[in-house]
Amino acid sequence: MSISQNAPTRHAKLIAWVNEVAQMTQPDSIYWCNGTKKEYDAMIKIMVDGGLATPLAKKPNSYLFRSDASDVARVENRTYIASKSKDDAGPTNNWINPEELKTTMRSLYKGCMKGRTMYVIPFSMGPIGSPIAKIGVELSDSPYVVTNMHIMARVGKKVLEVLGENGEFIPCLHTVGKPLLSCQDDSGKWPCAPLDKKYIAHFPETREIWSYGSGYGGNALLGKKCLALRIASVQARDEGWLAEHMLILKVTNPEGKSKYVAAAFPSACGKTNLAMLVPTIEGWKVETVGDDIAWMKPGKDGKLYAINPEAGFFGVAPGTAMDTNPNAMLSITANTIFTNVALTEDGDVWWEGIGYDAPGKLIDWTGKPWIQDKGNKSQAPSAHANARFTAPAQQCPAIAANFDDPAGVPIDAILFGGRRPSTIPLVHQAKSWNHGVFMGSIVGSEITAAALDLKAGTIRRDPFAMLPFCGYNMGDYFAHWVKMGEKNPNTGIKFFFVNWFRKTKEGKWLWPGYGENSRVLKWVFEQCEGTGKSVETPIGIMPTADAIELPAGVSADDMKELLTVDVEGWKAELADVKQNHYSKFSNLPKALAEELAALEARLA
Ligand code: SAT
Ligand code: MN
Repeated sequence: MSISQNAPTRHAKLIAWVNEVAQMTQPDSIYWCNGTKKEYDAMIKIMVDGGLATPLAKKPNSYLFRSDASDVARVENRTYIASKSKDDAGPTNNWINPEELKTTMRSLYKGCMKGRTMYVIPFSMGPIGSPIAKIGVELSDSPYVVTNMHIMARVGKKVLEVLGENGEFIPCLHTVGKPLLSCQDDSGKWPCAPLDKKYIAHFPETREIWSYGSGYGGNALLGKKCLALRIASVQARDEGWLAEHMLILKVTNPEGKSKYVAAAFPSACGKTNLAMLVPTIEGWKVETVGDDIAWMKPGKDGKLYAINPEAGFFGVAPGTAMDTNPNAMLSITANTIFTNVALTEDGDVWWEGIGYDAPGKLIDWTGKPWIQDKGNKSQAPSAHANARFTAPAQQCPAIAANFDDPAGVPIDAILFGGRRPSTIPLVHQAKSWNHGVFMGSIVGSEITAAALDLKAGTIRRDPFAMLPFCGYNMGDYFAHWVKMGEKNPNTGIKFFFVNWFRKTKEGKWLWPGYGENSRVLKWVFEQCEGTGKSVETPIGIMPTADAIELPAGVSADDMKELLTVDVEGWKAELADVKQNHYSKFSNLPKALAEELAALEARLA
């Protein structure tokens, strides 16, 4: 099969690759995506006609999908960093020799698109033509992927124009891994391969992504975690920038002065809520630049400039409500794809934590009738815990006007956080760049539902929230952060560690979170301005007892507990870091060992 005749590009390398993949995967036809609304609608129609998508009467141009039970989240134990040497993948990544993995995957890919169309999806991560943006091309046999990529990235003809005849692109190969026999269709069943046949593979040296057998989220929308984090982190290391699992927000004080904050939290820790926060304090404003990924490059003035490489939100639905995240709720009133939420009788969506009772008889995410039984604590939820919405960023009422600025925004502060019921105070600030890198390196969180194969409830270290997303040796990644500080002494960036998830011994939340987190952002802003009230403590710089105004329901005693340095807790924390975390890295940078020793000494 030769397709160069009708390819809308003269990029010889791209055409050759498309031909090569088509020969291997044997699709019935090949379709080059142009990124238009017409194309989006045509893809949706295919899926509605095939029984895979349900139009939602209550939400214009919006659709519900139900995936397979084996295909509801990223699968970390099927995700590989296949660098030539195992050492380059490091102790935190799954590794297979790239040649071996390619041999295995080639045999799976053989004929895997039979009976399907192969879509060629040219996409840009970042505003098209931005000096910080990168181009990828995804080949996929999933119209679900095409529509989601339309929302999450900039897709189509314009990308091919920028690519020209010789431009650089990252090849991303994807299949659901379910060829169709002649005249067969999916019969309304989400196509994918069984768990042990799923592979999400990254080849960092050749900058390639090969994904097999999953149609869901970060396993299949290859621009997101695969390109914008795993492969981009390798490029960032080589080129002297940062590809991070961070939201970007703009915070403006009552005088109209703004700061830009980037923040890393492990998946499903309320990152989208923070990115879209509605401040509870008079006169302050928060606007969204990004909710998941930040690419930061040094500018001529020495500051780090960040872009959000994505164009949409792939957010967790359960728990999203008008009182927890009104901006997210308002972003998903139309033109949205819902996956694995519940369906109401009148054609709307519903999920646990949406803020009101389930209206009547629902269809749950598995397709079965479901009636809310509030007396029954063990009732299975109607929406999957990792159910998602895919919505265009431009629909967010809080989207920053410069969200799309190809130059990016200058970052003033970087926040780290996680779900930590004890020890870690509400907020503390690093004393230096390397102390900030140390903070990022020891991030830990209670496990949630975003990854399929981890036990919920336990705490795992998730450095920089990059554990599942770093495309190379995490020890080298720490070293890259240290080096970025040495090479860029004038970023002015201040680092903070926040924890909205402190509980009392009785298990009661100490901090209300959500919009009230603006009080902490205000202190962060003031620290960047040099006007905040603060004290030096052994663990870093902290707000004075009166620096942060108390939200309703938080007593002065609660605040005292939130801002206490729990010396014994920290000693246990550092012992754990040493024994169970840093010990994994034979290449741990000296600067981090020194930060740990200095902190131990300050606590002694
Ligand atoms: O499925 S994704 O990887 O895109 C979302 C997440 O796990 O954070
Ligand atoms: Mn994420």
